[in-house]
Amino acid sequence: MGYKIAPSLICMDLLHVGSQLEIIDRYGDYLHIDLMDTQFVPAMGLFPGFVKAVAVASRLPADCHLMVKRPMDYIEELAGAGVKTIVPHAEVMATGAFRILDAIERSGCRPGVAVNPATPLELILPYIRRIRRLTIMTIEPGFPGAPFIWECVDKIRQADRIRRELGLDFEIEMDGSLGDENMEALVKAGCDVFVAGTAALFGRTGDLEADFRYLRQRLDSINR
Ligand code: S6P
Ligand code: MG
Repeated sequence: MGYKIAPSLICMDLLHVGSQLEIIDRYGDYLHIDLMDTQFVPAMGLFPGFVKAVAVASRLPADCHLMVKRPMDYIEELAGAGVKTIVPHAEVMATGAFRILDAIERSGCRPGVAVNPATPLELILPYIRRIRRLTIMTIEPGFPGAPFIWECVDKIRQADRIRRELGLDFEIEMDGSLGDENMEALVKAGCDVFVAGTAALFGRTGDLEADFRYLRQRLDSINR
């Protein structure tokens, strides 16, 4: 499985969304769109109207990372907006995981699940066969630009081992503070999808196109 880059749109320069989206379309693989509800995390993210506008304008599949307490409330609207993969959090799935997964599938989207740094992978084992994407948070969720949590690299390694043992092929995604200092460890641990935000793209040099090329070169140069 080749690696994929998912630019995190919440980190864009919001005054220049259109021109940045053109560059993202040329160099990215997925759109990573963060939604928050001020409850699951104490912050606000992007919103469904924005999701629809970018999903229509871009050729890339849109992923929605739902940092919300009630994922069921968002699924239909996001599917209607053109989202392809919906990723609620494991920490809120316990009261209705199969209902949520069914609803995502019924909406025509691919189901994923995200786990916070302190959440063990055991929590998602009951439904791991149903997911197409596992997002391992490598920062505490809610705030881009937060410090990378190195302990999460082990969790990616563990997820890759579980995936092989069970013969599954869901994507393993890292989310949070991707940068020069952690790329090699993440690739070697078995990560497939790299969410690129402030550190790797939007806050690096200010030249988005050059930063995308640099990121691809770096990821290409690391052997799994
Ligand atoms: C965090 C969110 C992430 C960030 C991304 C940004 O709550 O889920 O998707 O947008 O981590 O990357 P960085 O380099 O700013 O941490
Ligand atoms: Mg995210």
